Amino acid sequence: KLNDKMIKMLNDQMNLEYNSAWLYRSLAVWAADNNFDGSHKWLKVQAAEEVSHAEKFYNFLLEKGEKPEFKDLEGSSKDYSKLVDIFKAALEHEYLITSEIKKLYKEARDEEDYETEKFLDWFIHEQVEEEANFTEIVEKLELCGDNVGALFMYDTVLGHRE
Ligand code: OFO
Repeated sequence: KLNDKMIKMLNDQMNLEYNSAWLYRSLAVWAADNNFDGSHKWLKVQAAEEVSHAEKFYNFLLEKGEKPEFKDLEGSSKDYSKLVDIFKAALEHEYLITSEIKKLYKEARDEEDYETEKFLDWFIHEQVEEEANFTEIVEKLELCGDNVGALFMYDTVLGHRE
């Protein structure tokens, strides 16, 4: 049986993962609106991946006999001026996700909740990949700078994500 604190933390993380999807969908709109079709697609694929992360928490809570509880979602209402800025915002968000996953992991360890600890292993690995993906994109977009040709070429590469 999960303890009350852990139930709340797992629920919060499920909502944060759904919110990641919502955030990336709103950043995708910025990309579409600014003719970066490849980034639009990349971010939509990423948003779908975030839903799958949320569903892992959803399923775990159900399996443990608990009830997932949904909160309101928030997108990004900020006004961005450059493509690199939306990926920087996403990278910052991934740092937040990593730190929240670590808090969950610590709670599981402190409480000797081995089942939740094992469940969270996947997310510990996944966050290494998530941060690496966004960091690579930010670095490459910084290399492109204000070179419109380079930006659109790299945007096309991003659009190849399945
Ligand atoms: Fe992007 O890893 Fe989930 O939130």
